[in-house]
Amino acid sequence: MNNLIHKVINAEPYPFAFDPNTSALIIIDMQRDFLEEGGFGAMLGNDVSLLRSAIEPCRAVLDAARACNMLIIHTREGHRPDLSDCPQSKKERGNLSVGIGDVGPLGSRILIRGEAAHDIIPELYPIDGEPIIDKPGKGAFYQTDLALILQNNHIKTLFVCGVTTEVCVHTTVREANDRGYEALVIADATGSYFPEFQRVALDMIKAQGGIFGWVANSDAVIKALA
Ligand code: TIU
Repeated sequence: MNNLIHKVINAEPYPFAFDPNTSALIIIDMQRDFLEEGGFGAMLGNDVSLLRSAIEPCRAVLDAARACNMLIIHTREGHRPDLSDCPQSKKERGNLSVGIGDVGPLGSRILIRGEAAHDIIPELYPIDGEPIIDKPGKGAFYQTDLALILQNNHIKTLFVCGVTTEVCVHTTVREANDRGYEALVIADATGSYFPEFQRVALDMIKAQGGIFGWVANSDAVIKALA
């Protein structure tokens, strides 16, 4: 049994206490499909360059978490090649000319597991021992084995970063909150295609005394992990 370590991060709405031995870093959907031209995010009409500011803070937190042997979990949104796990509603949403399962400008099928566009960007590529959660939905708990992995690793607190803030990060943090986890969202290591949603999504998490969790910047998290 590890000795308890008590660390505190200067976060909003109030200081966030955690033990690295019972904490995990979850990096949400830092995939080419969301961050590069020709992927799913671009197909939806978004300016994907707006997400790229999250890469360097994610990388810095990833390095710090690796250095202190914290559990690191990567997620990817996507579907089976036969789309049997993709709801019809998701396939039809947006009435796109090129949609989920079609070959996009990156030369690979949009949001399909095993395709190049579905994979994690090279800057943040997982290393051996870091679980990858392939999820069919926006939330990382929905129809995945994330809960089991967290439970088996005795995890109580989560550091969450990735994209997009108001969609997959928010959904995952809400799911985590309802399951009793304390979650801190690393503000500058998240990104949205909509600057106003980025601000409001972070405000929503920390409002009402931390209704879903805490918010802090990567430098505060890295300082606490050092
Ligand atoms: N469209 C959008 O903002 N996000 C997603 O579809 N998925 C994730 O957030 N990963």
